[in-house]
Parts: sequence; structure tokens; C-alpha cells
Amino acid sequence: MVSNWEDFYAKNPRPADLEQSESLLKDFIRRHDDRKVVLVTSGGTTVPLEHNTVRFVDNFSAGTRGSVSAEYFLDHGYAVIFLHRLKTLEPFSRHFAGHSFLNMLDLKTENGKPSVIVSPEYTEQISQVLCKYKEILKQGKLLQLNFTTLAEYLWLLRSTCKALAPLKSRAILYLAAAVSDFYIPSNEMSVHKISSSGPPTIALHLVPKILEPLVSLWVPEAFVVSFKLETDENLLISKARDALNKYKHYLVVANMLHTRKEHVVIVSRDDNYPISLSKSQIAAGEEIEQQIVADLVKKHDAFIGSAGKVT
Ligand code: PAZ
Repeated sequence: MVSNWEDFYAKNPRPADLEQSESLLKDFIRRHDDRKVVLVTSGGTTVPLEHNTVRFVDNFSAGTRGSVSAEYFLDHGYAVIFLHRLKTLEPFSRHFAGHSFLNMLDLKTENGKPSVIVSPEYTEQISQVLCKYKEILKQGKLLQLNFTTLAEYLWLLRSTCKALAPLKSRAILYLAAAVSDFYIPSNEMSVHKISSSGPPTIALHLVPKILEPLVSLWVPEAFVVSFKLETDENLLISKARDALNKYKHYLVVANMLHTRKEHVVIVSRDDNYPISLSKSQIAAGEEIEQQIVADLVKKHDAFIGSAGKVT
């Protein structure tokens, strides 16, 4: 019998540029095959309502968790594959997103000619980020691939897993993307823009639980960390634990929609414990991802030491 996930791949065509992404992945892994490598997924997937897409279902994710975490993994010496939703936050450039970038600049006019300078109060911050970014570029330690739709994400995820599998326990999968739970199968989707002459009836199907083949078939020896987002606190830990029991991966980072930037719970087979930022840490601009990543890196080292066995 064909499983749900196989059926999904059979019915949703691969992105036109997948081969190009696969060759970038192969090359990246070949260059870093003696290193720890992390796949960070980031941002939300869209679910198109029409083949000629005018409208789609989206979600809230801004890519903060993923882009911030990617930088901390780089700090810990990892090579990073950053699989992100197009136009969401990216490592390094996230520091200059939106208006904040313009506020960092000033105009100076000399002999009637304007030129752009960095405001003195931002010079240190910008040069720190720029130095790190240039160094990472030089070392070729960051590979960025992007997706927009659910199908693009799932195809890229599978290809990335195939590329990572030979690294065995040295690979971490840090699955922070907010992946759609429901979708319209390709063969049920309207070809053209849905008419607004009457209320449409749209039937959504469940997206296959991709952690299942990912853990059991694609990267069975890797250190897999999934994320669980809830809005009802009473469900958070039990849902995270259900996922661990079902997919048998390493751990779940559980977070609530409104407190996700200051509080998460790390849920493993044996226990769960919180990671939180205090008020003063928040005021000082500290990022919770620094602590999450430091915690995972320690666990990943122990995992490699024990040859990748989930106990
Ligand atoms: O991208 P962001 O920083 O706005 O949000 C991060 C997050 C809440 C999407 C992530 O921490 C997460 O929980 N991802 C998994 C969501 C889920 O499918 O349950």
C-alpha cells in the first residue's frame, strides 16, 4: 500500500529548480563532510488555493526562530543549511530588516553631493554583524535554500535529508518551520482564480506527517529536533510527548504562540525542562535561541559520543 507521504510526492510535482538545489546540497556536504552540519528550517509554508495562484493559506511565522538559531549554530562551528520561506528573516540580514536599517544610516553632503554614512551609534553593531557574515561567506559555511509553498518545502526537505544522511550522527535537523497541516491536493485545486460570484466550498486534506519517513527512513542516524507550537497551554507538553513517542526522534522544543520569544520547554524521552529569559535578559536584548542552541549542541555532542543511539 502506498503511504500518505509517498502519495503526496507522487501527486505534487517537484519544483523546477530542485535538481539545482540538490547539486548545491551535494557540493556543500562534500565540502563539510568532516564537520557537524545542521539543517535549520524556518518560516511558514503556503497552501495555494489555485494552480494559477492568486490566493493562498499562510501562517504567522516570521522566521525569527530559524534565522537567529542559524547564527548561533554558526558560532558553535556548525555548517548550516538554512531552508527558509522566501522573504522571511535570514541570518545576518535580519539585523537590518525593515525601517531599522534606514535608521542606521545618515546623509552627509559635501560640495553639494550627498553620500550615505552609517550613524556613529550603529557603527559597532553593523561592523560586528558584517565581520561575522563576511567570515562565514569566506568559509562557505552557510547554504541558503528557499521555499514558498508546502510542496516546495517537502520536496526540498526530502532532498536535504538524502544529502545529510551520510553524515549520520553528525547531522542535526532543527525543524523550526511552521509547516501547513492542511492542503488542497493538486488534482482538486482550481486551475484559475476562484470566482467570487458565490461562497466557495474548499475541502482541505491533512498533510502527511513527514517526521515519520524522515526519522525512520531518510536520516535514521541523525539528531532530529522538532518543534511544537500550541495556543492551549494544557496541550503543549502532552502533544510534544506524543510526537516523541510516535516518531521516536531525539527531542521536541515546545512553545506557545505568544510567549515563544521568552519561554520554551525542551521535551525529551526522560524529562522536560524550561528555558526562559528573565525580564532583565529581555531588556538587554538577549535571544532565547542562544540558550536553546547551546543546550542542543551539548546534547548533540553526547549523542555523537554514544554513536547516535536514542535511549
Ligand atoms: O518563525 P517565528 O520565530 O515567528 O516562530 C517560530 C515557530 C513558533 C514557528 C517555531 O518555534 C515552531 O514552533 N515551529 C513549529 C510549529 C509547529 O508546526 O508546531
